[in-house]
Amino acid sequence: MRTALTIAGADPSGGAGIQADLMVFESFGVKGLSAITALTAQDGKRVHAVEPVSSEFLLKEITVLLKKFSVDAVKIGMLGTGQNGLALARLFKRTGLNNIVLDTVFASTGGRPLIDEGGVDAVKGLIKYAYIVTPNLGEASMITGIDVRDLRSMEEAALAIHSMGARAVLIKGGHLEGNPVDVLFDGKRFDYFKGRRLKGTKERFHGTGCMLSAGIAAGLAKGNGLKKAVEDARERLIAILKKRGTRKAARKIEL
Ligand code: PXL
Repeated sequence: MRTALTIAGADPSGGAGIQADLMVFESFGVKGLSAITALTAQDGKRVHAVEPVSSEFLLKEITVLLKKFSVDAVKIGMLGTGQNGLALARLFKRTGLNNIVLDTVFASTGGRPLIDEGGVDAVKGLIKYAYIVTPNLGEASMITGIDVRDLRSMEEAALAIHSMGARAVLIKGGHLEGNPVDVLFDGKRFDYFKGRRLKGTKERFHGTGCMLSAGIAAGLAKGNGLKKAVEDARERLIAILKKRGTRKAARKIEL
């Protein structure tokens, strides 16, 4: 069985982070391994608190796994601290892990920082180890300094991130005006993935970036080409979001 490792934060509400990644790996028939960068206290709507793990502990989690399992793809999500990012860069330099999908997580949808100061630079330091980097518009702006808000600037940002050393870049257009378009640059050419805007509360879309990057990692772990991995991950994500929309609202428990 092919194996994918997620290095990300834990989301006890299950919609994002490690919990969502493992669910997606499983849905693709890929064995999931996980290394937790940070604990969070959240209810699916708001992140109430974040408790990062030390970079020493994070490395321990990963090196113990690498001794036992061969890892076909890696997904990186929330890092918690810049220190964790720096430690991962040193590890990738030493171990030469392949098929790294870097989801550049800086903050929750509600605006809570999911990485400390200096985090943006640490994330940038991981770009050269990535097969593919998957920023949204805001993250692409923070990484490149370009005001990314339309197709033209998405292409420009993809080229800039590619020149930082990633083999490929997927800029997610979920925050565009009108119908969303994701822009993939594979180092040679652009592909455009058009979608229809789904309606719903923020809760419905909690963890979409996590699930997309996990789906891409699962596809790469299975040996699929990049474009197919992106297409399959998008399709699976849309199916999950559609299902979420029809599920009756969870019963509230008064505490
Ligand atoms: O969607 C970004 C994200 C990633 N990882 C964890 C999160 C969130 C958003 O809340 O909680 C653990």
